[in-house]
This record gives sequence, C-alpha cells and structure tokens, in this order.
Amino acid sequence: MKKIILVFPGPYDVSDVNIPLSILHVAKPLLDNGYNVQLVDSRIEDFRQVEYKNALYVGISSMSGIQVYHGLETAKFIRDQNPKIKLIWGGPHPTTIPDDVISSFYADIVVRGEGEKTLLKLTKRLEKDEPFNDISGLTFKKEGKIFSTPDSKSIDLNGVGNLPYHLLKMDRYPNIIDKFEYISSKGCPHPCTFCSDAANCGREWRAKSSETVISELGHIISTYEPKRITIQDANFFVSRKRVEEICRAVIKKDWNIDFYAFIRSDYVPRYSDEMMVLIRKSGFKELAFGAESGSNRLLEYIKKQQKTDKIITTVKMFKKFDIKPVISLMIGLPTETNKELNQTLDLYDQIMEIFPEAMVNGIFIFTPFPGSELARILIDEYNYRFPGTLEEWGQWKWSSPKNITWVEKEARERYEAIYLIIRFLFVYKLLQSWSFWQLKVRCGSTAIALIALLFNKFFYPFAKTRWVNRLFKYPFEMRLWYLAYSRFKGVN
Ligand code: B12
Ligand code: SF4
Repeated sequence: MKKIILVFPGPYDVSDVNIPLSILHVAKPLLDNGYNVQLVDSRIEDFRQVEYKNALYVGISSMSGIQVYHGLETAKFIRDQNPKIKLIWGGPHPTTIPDDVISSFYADIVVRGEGEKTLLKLTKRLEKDEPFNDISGLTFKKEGKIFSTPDSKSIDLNGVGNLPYHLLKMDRYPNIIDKFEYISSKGCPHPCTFCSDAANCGREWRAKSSETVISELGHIISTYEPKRITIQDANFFVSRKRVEEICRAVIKKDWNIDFYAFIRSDYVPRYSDEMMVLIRKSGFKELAFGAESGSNRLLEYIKKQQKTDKIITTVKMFKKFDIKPVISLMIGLPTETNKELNQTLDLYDQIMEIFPEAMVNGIFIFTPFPGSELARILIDEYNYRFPGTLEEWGQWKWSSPKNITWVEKEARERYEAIYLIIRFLFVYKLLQSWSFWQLKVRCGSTAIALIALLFNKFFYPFAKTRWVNRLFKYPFEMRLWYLAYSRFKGVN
C-alpha cells in the first residue's frame, strides 16, 4: 500500500514548537481506515530527508504567511523529485482563498474546510485512480480550468476520538509538558468583522460534549503527563453549561494541571462569583481575550459587541479571582483617528495600573485576513489588494506596517514602533514570570535560556523609556530585537 505523507511546514529547528493539531486531525480517520500515514513536522525534522518516492500523495497544511513559504519549499522539492506525486493543500489559507492556491503549479488539489472526511473520501478515489469531482469540499484543476465542488458538511466533533500523537516524534517537542494543545470546539457565533474564523470554520459554534472533552483530556494527561494544556478553540466559553460541566469534572478528577483558553471580555461581567471560582479552581490560571481597541466607536465599527468599560470590569474581576488575563489590542484599523489610537495606548496603561500582572501580548497592527468582512470593505472602499500568488502569500507578514496601506507612510513607522515595544514588554514580562525550568524547557537548553534572559534584559530600558515617553520614531533597536525573537520563535 502506498504511503500518505502529511506535512506541517515551518522553519526547521525552531525552539518553541507546538503540536501540529491540523495534520493530527486529518491523519486520524486515514489511520482508522488502515492507511499507512506518515506525519512530517518540518519544524522538528528536515523535510528533505523524507522518502517521498512511494507516496500516494503529499498533503500540505497551511495558514497564511510564513507557512505558505515553507509549504511551497516542500512542494517544490517534491515536484522536482517526482512530478507525478499529487500535492494536496489544506488548512485555513487554502480554505479561504482556494483559487489562488490551486492556480499554483505546486498544487494539484485543494481540500477546503475540515479535512477529516473529505481527505478520506479523496484518498479512496486516488488509490483506485477514480474521478473525485463528486466529493464536496474540493477545488482542483482540469485541462487548465479550475473546478470547485460544493462546500463539505461539518464533521461531528464527538466522533474525532483520541488523536494519533504516536505518529509524531513526540520526544522532539521540547515543550509539550508545558504546552500541550487541544481542540474542544470549532467556530464562533460572534460577528467581528476583522476575524477570519467564520471564513474558516463558519459562524456555527460546534463543540465536543463535556464527557468527550474529559475523556480525551484524560487520555492526554495519562499518556503525556503535561503540566499545562492550551485549549485552542476560537471561543471555548460559548456554552456556560458546558464550561461548568467541564470545570466540575476536572476538579473531581483532581488532575492538578493548568489550563489556558480564549474567552470574550463581555462574557466575564455576566458570570457569578461562584462561576469565577469554579473556573479558577479547575486550573484556568490564565485566560486570553481580545480587547482590540480603547475606542468604543472602533469596537462598534468592527462589530466586537463589547465596550471599554466591560473590558475594565473583566480585568478587575480577573484580579479579584486571581486569573491572569492575556489581552491583545489592535491599532491601524481603517477610520482610526489619532485620538482613538491614543485611547488604545491609554487602555494598555489602565489595564496595567489595575492589574500589574496582566499580560498584554501585543498591540498588534491590524492585518486584513482573506474572507473577513473588513477585508471585503477594504477591497471595495480602500482599493486594498491581497497578494495574488502562493509565492507572494509566502512573503506576507502578519502585524506588518506594510499591510495598513490606508495609513500615511510616515505614520506607519509609529505603528510599527508601538507594536514592537509592546511585544517586547510582553516577552520580557513572560520571561520574568517563568521559572528557570519553564524557560529552559521552552528554549531547549540552559545556555539558550541564559542568552534569552540577558538579551532581553539589555533591551528593556530602551523599550520602557520609549513607551513611557511615547517615543515612537526610528525604532531601530526594537527592529533588531524582533529580528532575533522571530528567528528564535519561527514566526514572521
Ligand atoms: C493553534 C494555532 C496556531 C499554532 C499552530 C497551528 C496548528 N495548526 O497547529 C501556531 C502558534 C503555530 C499558530 C501561528 C499562527 N497563526 Co494560528 N491559530 C491557531 C488556532 C488557535 C488553532 C488552530 C488549530 O489547531 N485548529 C484545529 C485544527 C484541527 O484545525 P485546522 O488547523 O483548521 O485544520 C483543519 C482544516 O483546516 C483542515 N486542514 C488543515 N490542514 C490540512 C492539510 C490537509 C492536507 C488537508 C486535506 C486538510 C487540512 O483539516 C483540519 C482538521 O479539520 C487558530 C484559531 C482557531 N481556533 O481555529 C489560529 C489560526 C489558524 N492562526 C491564524 C494565524 C493568522 C496565525 C499566524 C499567522 C498569526 C499569529 N498569531 O502569529 C501565526 C503564524 C502562522 C504561520 N503562518 O506560520 C489564523 C489563520 C488565518 C489564515 N488565513 O491563515 C487562525 C484561523 C486564527 C484567526 N482567526 O485569525 N497558530
Ligand atoms: S474575534 Fe473572537 S469573538 Fe470575534 S468572531 Fe473571532 S473568534 Fe469570535
């Protein structure tokens, strides 16, 4: 039987690597149906050393940006070796702009949406060399033309089952003890216009039952003994009932591990004290949410359905119940005025004043995402253009001042400086909050951990002075810091 190879592209040998959930999910039904599946995580192994010769196809998972770049690298390498091997692309990037991806010489089929069922059906056809144009969720080329079948139906998340972690080289993930990843739901019912989640997963929120979640977490905990699990759902807290059930069950199990998930700030003020105690007691020492902006007008403009006073209430409640918030903010939105930009910077200071231990992981530069409502507005009203080819998408950067083309060129440097300073202050604070053991686990060695500490200490006075005095001109040293940081993290 021919081998199926699924690749999670990325820069080789980076230190901070998470488990590639996408290819694990796609691999599961293939494995259950007796296929020979090999997973390649290019961040921890050299994809050039893999034997592709007998592959039925190679599947490439991709988000927009640097992953497209590395996915293309892989695709080119395989095509050069054997042009007959089919290259199948899947993931958020091909799902949102399938036509751009399939137009590339390095893509034969695009699987849109969830890959589990679609890829299994496709595999059965490819194995017998049969046509596949009646399978939903596909975009492909035939005689120079692009064809797309209707969207596939959502899968039943309760039927996913324990993932085949053993297909990964688990011992090569330096930080899984501290950073295991899990998905308990998909989609989000909120209408935020900047977010690409709906284009990828739909507005319908689908979730595993609390029983399934507890059973799957139990499997992970007994097999890999993580100290902390990140629940990577877009919005874990949509169903209060399910959250309560999960928290109660976790407390009963007495697993004594930390959990981390995403919440919305407007949910928190509606929770009772008992609910907050329950959440904290079950291990959510930290929760993340997007505050987005310090301007109520902009919050309304992006349909975030939250107001700044609620953000402040949430921060206060988190302080009261000893839950550390991890907050993200955003600048550079279309129509943003100088006053509104400053309101966002002031919100940062206000948060820190209320809860000095709070983490603002970034004042990010707004990045239009394909498939989002705001991106459509930008294209129609601001003449905004996305990259056209896979090669161009590979160069596209998230939170880059180059994306906000509607902002005056001179002002973009200011946005960049704000982003870099806050990103630095976040990383600095994170390093201070970790034990040396945690740092070592994430860095891979004592030497790298020490270098990371010293390196960040050196830049602290620069960042602090700039922020306090709002000095945003010529952020050369911050660019230097970010260059080193992004190399280390493998992000762009
Ligand atoms: C975990 C995560 C990460 C992880 C790793 C991702 C992973 N796949 O393991 C890390 C930290 C590396 C990461 C980084 C980034 N991320 Co991220 N991330 C997520 C997050 C929170 C969960 C993704 C996940 O694991 N989902 C669960 C799996 C099962 O779903 P999935 O990945 O979509 O895969 C399914 C389908 O897409 C498809 N599929 C996927 N791959 C393949 C391959 C084949 C061959 C087939 C057939 C099908 C298929 O089938 C899968 C199973 O159903 C999502 C938000 C969310 N909650 O969805 C954002 C999200 C995917 N990230 C996003 C972005 C933008 C980024 C960043 C660019 C920005 C940043 N925050 O720094 C970076 C850099 C990424 C890069 N370009 O390298 C966007 C993607 C938008 C886009 N157009 O690409 C999302 C959707 C967040 C958002 N709403 O904006 N991310
Ligand atoms: S930004 Fe968050 S709350 Fe808004 S739609 Fe996206 S996932 Fe949902």
